[in-house]
Amino acid sequence: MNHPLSPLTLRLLCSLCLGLSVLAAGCSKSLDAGVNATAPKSGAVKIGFLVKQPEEPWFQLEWKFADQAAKALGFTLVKIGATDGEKALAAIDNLAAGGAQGFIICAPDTRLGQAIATKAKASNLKLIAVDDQFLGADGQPMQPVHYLGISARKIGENVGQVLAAEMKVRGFNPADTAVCTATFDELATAKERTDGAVAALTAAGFPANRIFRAPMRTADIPGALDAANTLLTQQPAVKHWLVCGMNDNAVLGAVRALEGRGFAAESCIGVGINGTDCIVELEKAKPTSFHGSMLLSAKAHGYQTAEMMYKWIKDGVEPPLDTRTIGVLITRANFRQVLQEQGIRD
Ligand code: FCA
Repeated sequence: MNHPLSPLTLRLLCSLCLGLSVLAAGCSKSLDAGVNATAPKSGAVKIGFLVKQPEEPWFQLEWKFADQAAKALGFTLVKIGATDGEKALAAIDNLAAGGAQGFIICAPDTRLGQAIATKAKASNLKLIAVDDQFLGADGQPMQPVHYLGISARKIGENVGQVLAAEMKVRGFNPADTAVCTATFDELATAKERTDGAVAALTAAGFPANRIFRAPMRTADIPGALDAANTLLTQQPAVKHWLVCGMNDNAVLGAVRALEGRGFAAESCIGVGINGTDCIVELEKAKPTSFHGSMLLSAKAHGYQTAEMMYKWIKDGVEPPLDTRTIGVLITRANFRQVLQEQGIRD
């Protein structure tokens, strides 16, 4: 049977298909590597945004807002999950090779600060650290690196104040009540938050000897669940737990541990930080022990850092060295409205 297409047409179609698949392969490769290998047009701005835990809603929202800045200001944003030091350092090389002029990073380990800053300088890339401040060799914050993060101590204090107030509302007997602090002291911003919460609880009259630490091995829900389980085993007589931690996941892990041990939802109070990683929890039809969270400004951390970087590259406007953002309390009563106001939910 004769083919309806002439051999010449067929050959042309085949080469077109081949051309398209080569093009497609090229595109997906540049996406996989997170960097477009071709150098940008002169004057075109390309900015990297590296985050340590790309699976956390918090970081996904930072990216979402950074994308909005890229669209509004007209630059290319390259989002990279930098889950360990090796990936972070390799990504910086790739960014430089791909013609980027700067990057924003929440480093997987703040002790990599010096290595990251040195590589950025050698590659002529501008650098802004977001969320987690770099530590120098002396263990102190690396001041010369531009940074935007939260007012960690203040926000932690707010958590402690909310816990103390809510405990009164529920009429818990102080003699039966204790605090579970899911700690992650290796990260300075985490330590400041939990130290702030403990300080506020103490200032509100909570006895220091009933405030317990549950050190997390990993900064995620399983890490907090394990840490809280150990503490709950050690303190079987406590009837009411107040829970704080570095972020929503830390508190959610501890809340899951309490549920696992049969604590009724209303008999414990957890207050998180981020406000972005507990939305599903607050949306649950039946309240859990997760009372609320200090909602941080993902927009400031994503959009503002990207905008600062863009202006620095494009117009030479150096951003402030240190910018701190605040948090607002969300609970089941107001979260839908606040999230909508902040452009997080429709
Ligand atoms: C840290 C935490 C995140 C978020 C951010 C502002 O990086 O790991 O969950 O709280 O600070």
